[in-house]
Amino acid sequence: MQNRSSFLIVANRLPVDRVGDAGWRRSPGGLVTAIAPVMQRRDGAWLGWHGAPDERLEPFSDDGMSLIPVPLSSAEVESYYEGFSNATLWPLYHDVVATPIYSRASWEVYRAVNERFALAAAEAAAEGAVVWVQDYQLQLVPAMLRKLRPDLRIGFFLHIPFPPAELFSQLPWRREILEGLLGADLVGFQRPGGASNFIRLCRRLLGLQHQRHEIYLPDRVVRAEAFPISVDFGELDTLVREPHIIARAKEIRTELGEPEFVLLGVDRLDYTKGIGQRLKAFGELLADGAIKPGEAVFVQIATPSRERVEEYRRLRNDIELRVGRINGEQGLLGHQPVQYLHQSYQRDELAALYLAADVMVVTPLRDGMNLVAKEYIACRHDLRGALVLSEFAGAADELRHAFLVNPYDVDGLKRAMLAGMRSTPHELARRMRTLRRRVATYNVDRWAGDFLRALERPEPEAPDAG
Ligand code: GDG
Repeated sequence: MQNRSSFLIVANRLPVDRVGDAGWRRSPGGLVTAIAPVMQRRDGAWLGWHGAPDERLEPFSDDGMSLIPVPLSSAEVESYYEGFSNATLWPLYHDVVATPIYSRASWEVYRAVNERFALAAAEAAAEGAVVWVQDYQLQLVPAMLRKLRPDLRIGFFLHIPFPPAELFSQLPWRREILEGLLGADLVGFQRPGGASNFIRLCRRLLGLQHQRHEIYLPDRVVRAEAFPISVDFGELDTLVREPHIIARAKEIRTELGEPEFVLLGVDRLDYTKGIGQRLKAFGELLADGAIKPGEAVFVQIATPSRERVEEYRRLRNDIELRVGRINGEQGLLGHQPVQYLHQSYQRDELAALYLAADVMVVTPLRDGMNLVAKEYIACRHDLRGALVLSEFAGAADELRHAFLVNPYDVDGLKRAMLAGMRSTPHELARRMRTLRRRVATYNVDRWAGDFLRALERPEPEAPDAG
């Protein structure tokens, strides 16, 4: 039997990707960076799927982390991951910007897979361990795990928005999901609005009493609160000062033909990210003559994502059609105003792109947080660069000094992009300085630290428990 851990992360995916037959590489991302030191200090382990369907693997270690693979069959990947997680919960939780599919068969598989994760966690956790469950794919795990192991301290963090009652109530399994989450001692959300949506739903659908952040169950108290996630500010700030990144940023501008302005979008190719809206606005700026031919280039990195889900295939076609139209109508020989790249990049290349971009355009229709916006800020120690940010991204709560936009308002988007290009260096520096102060203080260590401290605080007493 494996050694039991006193600190356990439970997530859909393990934080590693396979590199050929050679072994594993730590996947990029702040979550691992933030949690790795806690894992080392506390003899921690990470439990999740390793990414290959129909394959069973024994627990292993990589880069100082203990990893416990949970197997998934191809059929489970289709129903639990692509189906219930990404064709039901994802659109429902993002304001139904695509229509959710409610399939009873997928729900059954979602439940069965959650049960498997809960059983594996129950096996792996030491007596009294802290278990931190991540995200919308595993919302039933907290209650299932508590039933198996009432001795554990269980936390849950939702990385995506938690919708208002008017939308959440569509879900045929709404009670089961709420009850699943209530198995945790602490349920964390990106924004205070998510926490209050959850608390209100617990009252409306389950008749539970609450006060401020506390929800009262017959035998215990559950806390629901916001913990806005962030990035590793220090790591990015150091990286972009390295000569090879600075040189690459210069080279990128040369490769783009030395335009006066480089605008940049970096997203998974997802319909929540508002990629079409920002391209439409940029296309109109060219067509109106507000941007002169050759003056600006829009670089859109669209990382391939969930390509087997129908809605994502449709989106890809829409975006590629739009890019083709703009370049066809507004391009010059040897100059394409939109550089669209459906590829994924190394972290260094992303950092160089951030450093090369005059205007970072982040326009989701709904987004839990949006780390790209915070990464851009962390990379701009030169205090140059403008951030155009959707008010529907969780990040907008903190980043009030960005050029905030409503992504559905094309004219507003055009104005914000122009303001980003035309503002004085003094004005841009004033905004960027304030933005950087925020992200430097509320970095990803702060996020993980705040959550874990709150999780381990002694449980509050229910008022009038009797
Ligand atoms: C979910 C929530 C919440 C992108 N392309 C490449 C690449 N990336 C990296 C970015 C960034 C991350 O992926 C994307 O994070 P976001 O926050 O922008 O968006 P989601 O993927 O939708 O994340 C979101 C987040 O969870 C955390 O809680 O903020 O709201 O939806 O770090 O840099 N990284 C590399 N190559 C790429 O091509 N290496």
